[in-house]
Amino acid sequence: AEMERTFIAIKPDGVQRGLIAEIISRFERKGFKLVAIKILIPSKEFAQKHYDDLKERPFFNGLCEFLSSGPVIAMVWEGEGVIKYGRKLIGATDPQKSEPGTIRGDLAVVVGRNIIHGSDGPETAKNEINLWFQPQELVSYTINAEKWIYG
Ligand code: DAT
Ligand code: MG
Repeated sequence: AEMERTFIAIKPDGVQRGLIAEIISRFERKGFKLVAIKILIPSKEFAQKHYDDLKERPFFNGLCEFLSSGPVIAMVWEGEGVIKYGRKLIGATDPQKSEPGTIRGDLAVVVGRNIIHGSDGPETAKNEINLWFQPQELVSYTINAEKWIYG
């Protein structure tokens, strides 16, 4: 299997709304593997680094204020196609446009409170994992069900 890793974060709204287990469960039941997880309150400076590519957008300041407004669950998930399929599980950026069945489609209403972040490609996944985690925080291990997930 061609394993890849992606960075997924439950934003402060998802944490405050009690959706941690619900969101983790969707990735876990799919067959993806959790290889890193922690809870932290990011500083505004850290949020600005995370969203650096959006710094020219009008909502940038509010977005960074919001991300640093409370605890975030930072995670790395591993699996075949996890970067692209993780985005599918998450749904469109604007929950008004996310399909039912997706995390944002089922659990969020407005774009400024869309509860979850996921890396949008291999390059950003690598950069975001490096920004949020030390290498030794990533755990490599085997799950017995892998042979039933991948054949
Ligand atoms: P995504 O989180 O789906 O990768 P993005 O990278 O374009 O979306 O934007 C990052 C976050 O910024 C997004 O999750 C919510 C916020 N955002 C995006 N577009 C917005 C807008 N038009 N108004 C307010 N917030 C927005
Ligand atoms: Mg993005």
